[in-house]
Amino acid sequence: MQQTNPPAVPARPLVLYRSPLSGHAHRAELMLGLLGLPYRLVDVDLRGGEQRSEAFLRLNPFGQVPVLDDDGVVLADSNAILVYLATRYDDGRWLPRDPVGAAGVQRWLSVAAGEIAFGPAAARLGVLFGRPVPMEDAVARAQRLFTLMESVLAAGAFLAADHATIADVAAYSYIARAEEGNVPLAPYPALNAWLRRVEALPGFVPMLVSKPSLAA
Ligand SMILES: N[C@@H](CCC(=O)N[C@@H](CS)C(=O)NCC(=O)O)C(=O)O
Repeated sequence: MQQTNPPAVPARPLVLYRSPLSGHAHRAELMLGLLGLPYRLVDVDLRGGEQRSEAFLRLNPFGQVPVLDDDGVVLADSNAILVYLATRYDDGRWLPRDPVGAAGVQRWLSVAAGEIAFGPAAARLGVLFGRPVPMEDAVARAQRLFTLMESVLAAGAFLAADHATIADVAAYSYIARAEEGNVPLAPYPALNAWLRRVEALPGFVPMLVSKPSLAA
């Protein structure tokens, strides 16, 4: 049976534990913005190792941002947070309730946790944070993914529906900042047009720019 509960209204501002440099955390913040929800940001000092503190590990035993606290409901993992927010605070537009629509969105959440994480996000981790990343592999994965997305987005305005869904939110952040990992975006006009469409959505929240883009 499909869920028919009306969207909830938050009793108090939601709290998002994040780092301003984290694309995973940006994903969650972007969704809060797009849904027009009240929220407060708590910065976690990843460089200083705060994510491994006892207090933070109580919020997320995986020791990662983002973590969302919605009036005592504590959730970790960016994609899980997107599903929660869209299910609780929206009526089915951001996460379709029908089986085919929901599966079409889930497909891209898997891409976000797979190809995007090991492609553009990993390349950025290597360049910006000097992490030991197989750079050639990460850049090649990103380029393969962007080529595939280019054909998807040449055929439709958004990834999983004829309107924006959490599939687009999950994919946006690390692709928008791919050039910080030395993956050029210029060869992909349809991908760029999609980035601009996401940025034009009401309530859009930009992700911090960490260094000038390659295309600038
Ligand atoms: N699957 C997680 C991954 C989150 C993640 O990788 N977070 C990174 C920042 S982008 C983190 O907190 N890293 C902490 C560390 O490396 O110690 C999600 O989607 O939220």
